[in-house]
Formats: sequence, structure tokens, C-alpha cells
Amino acid sequence: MEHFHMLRVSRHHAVHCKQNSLPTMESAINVLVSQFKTYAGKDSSAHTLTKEEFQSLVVSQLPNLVKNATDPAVIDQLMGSLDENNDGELTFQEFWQLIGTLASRHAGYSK
Ligand SMILES: [Ca+2]
Ligand SMILES: [Ca+2]
Repeated sequence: MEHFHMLRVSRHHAVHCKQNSLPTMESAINVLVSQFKTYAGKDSSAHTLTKEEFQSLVVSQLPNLVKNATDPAVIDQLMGSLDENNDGELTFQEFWQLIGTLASRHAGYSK
């Protein structure tokens, strides 16, 4: 009887989890968006990354894919290559290019 009860609970739990979980790729997108918002929101311009916010994101979230991100020269160079309108801040669209580049390189698809 006790065993049966446990089984029911775990099956209920599994169904419950499935209803609330997103497909893997959608949850990866959720993570990217929410991390961008978290780092972008550290100052008053909540939807763009300053150089400091960008560095903090890269150093803590992408340490294996972006080497030497603690080096200001590396961040300057990276920021410059992403900041298309040269306003010193990265929108999500500007930042997204980095994810595309890193993902392609990670997959072995980059030039
Ligand atoms: Ca910001
Ligand atoms: Ca910009």
C-alpha cells in the first residue's frame, strides 16, 4: 500500500514536471534572454549592456567560449565588433551576434 502510494506520487510528479517544462531549445532561448536581461538590468538602461555589464556577463557566463574576458583589451575589441551603431551599449540584437558566432565556432561551423 505504501509502495503504491509512492508510485502514484512520483507519476504525478513526472506529469506535473512535463507540463511545466519547455522543449530543450526553447528553454535555452529562455536562459539566454533572461541572462541578458539580468546583466543588462544592472544599471538604469535596463535593455542594453554597457561595457561593464557586457564584461561581467561574458566573464561569468561564457568563460570557456570567450578566453581572457577579464582583459579590458579583449572586451574592447569584442564590444567594438558587436556594437553596430557605436553607441557604447549592446542591444539584444547586437549581443546576439556573439552567441551566433560562439555557437557556430563551438559546433565547428565557423569559417
Ligand atoms: Ca544596462
Ligand atoms: Ca549599440
